[in-house]
Parts: sequence; C-alpha cells; structure tokens
Amino acid sequence: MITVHNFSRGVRGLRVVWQCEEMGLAYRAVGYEFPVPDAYRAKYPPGSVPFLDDEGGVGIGESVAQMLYLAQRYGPTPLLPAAPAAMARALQLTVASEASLGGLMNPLMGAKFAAPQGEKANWTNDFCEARVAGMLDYVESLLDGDYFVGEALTLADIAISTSLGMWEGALGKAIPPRLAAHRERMQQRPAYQRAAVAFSAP
Ligand SMILES: N[C@@H](CCC(=O)N[C@@H](CS)C(=O)NCC(=O)O)C(=O)O
Repeated sequence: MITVHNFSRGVRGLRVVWQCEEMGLAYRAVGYEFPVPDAYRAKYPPGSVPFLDDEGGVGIGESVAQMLYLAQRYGPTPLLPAAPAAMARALQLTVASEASLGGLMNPLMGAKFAAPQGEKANWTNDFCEARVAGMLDYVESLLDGDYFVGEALTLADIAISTSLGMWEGALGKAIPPRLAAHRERMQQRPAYQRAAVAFSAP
C-alpha cells in the first residue's frame, strides 16, 4: 500500500496525498512532529519529509518525484496530460514548484525560524526572496482560466498551490491576487479537503 510520511501539517506531503485522493488511490498517512524520530531517519537519512513507501520495494524521497511516480505507476491520469504542449507545461510547473519555489523557500524558513537574531537578514535571504517573488509573477502570468493547463486539474495545480502554502503560511508573504484566487479554488476541492484532514493531526 502507498504510505506517505509527512509532518502532521506539512504541505509537501499534502501534495502527494491530495494527488492520491484525486486519483482514487488508497494510501496511509503517517504524521510526525519536527524533529523526525531516529526510525524515520534510518529509512531516509536526509530526515526531510515527505517520503513514500509502496509495494514492490519502492521507497522514494522528494515530493515532486513522488507525484510523477504515482502518475506513471497508477496512470494514465488526466493529472499528467498526454498531449505534448499540455504535458510540457504541466511538467514545467510541477518541477518549478520545488526547483524554483519550495527549494528557495527552505533557506528563508531556516533564516526565519532557526537563524540567530543577528543573522536573519543577509544577502542570500534577499536573493531567495526576490527569486521566489519573480517566479510567482511569472507563474501567475501563465494562469489563463481556472487551471494552469487547459480546462482541468493537473499536477501543476497541486504542486504550485501547495508551494504557496509555505510562502503565505510559514513565511507570512503575500500571494499575488490571481494565484491566491486559484489557491482558494483548489482548497474547495473535496479531494483537497480529505487530504488536508489526513495530515491535520500527528
Ligand atoms: N525538495 C524536498 C524538500 C523536503 C523538505 O525540505 N521538507 C521539509 C518539510 S516540508 C522538511 O523536512 N524540513 C525539515 C528538515 O529538512 O529537517 C521535497 O520536495 O520533498
């Protein structure tokens, strides 16, 4: 069975269980508080979440890799369209949710929550913040309707809207208005709401 290990309110693992809900896949959600226990670190030495186990000896880190894995193994699914231009845009934005958004937010969260008082403001922090803000403007410019790709939900909607949870929720930053409206639409989906409950408690 698919098992998703995550922080109890972690948005990256939420991506994965939300996708399971959209695809109708059975899964088990295992929640942790920070810091993860030694048993988890033995399974995944970097100690970050989410991590996904599945039948057939599968153990995979990285939330975006997990999303692509589920789409490939349990698809075909409209979440990863087959038409080349749609597929390309969905893949671009799904990867960007971590490579150009979430990955740059981690140093910002480190500075906000862990850095000593005198070291919270620095050049790297400003660089990451400006890069994320610029990417959000670009991503917003691609929103041409209710979804990022065509007329239906794809992995891109799941991946990007959950990154915005870190930007707004953990970092307290403003989300550009059309991305904020998209995020609200996403949060109204029954599959999103079921997934949020799965990781709302340890
Ligand atoms: N690129 C990774 C990032 C993983 C990551 O940084 N996860 C955060 C929680 S959302 C975490 O585990 N932070 C605590 C730590 O790294 O010790 C992914 O998408 O899975």
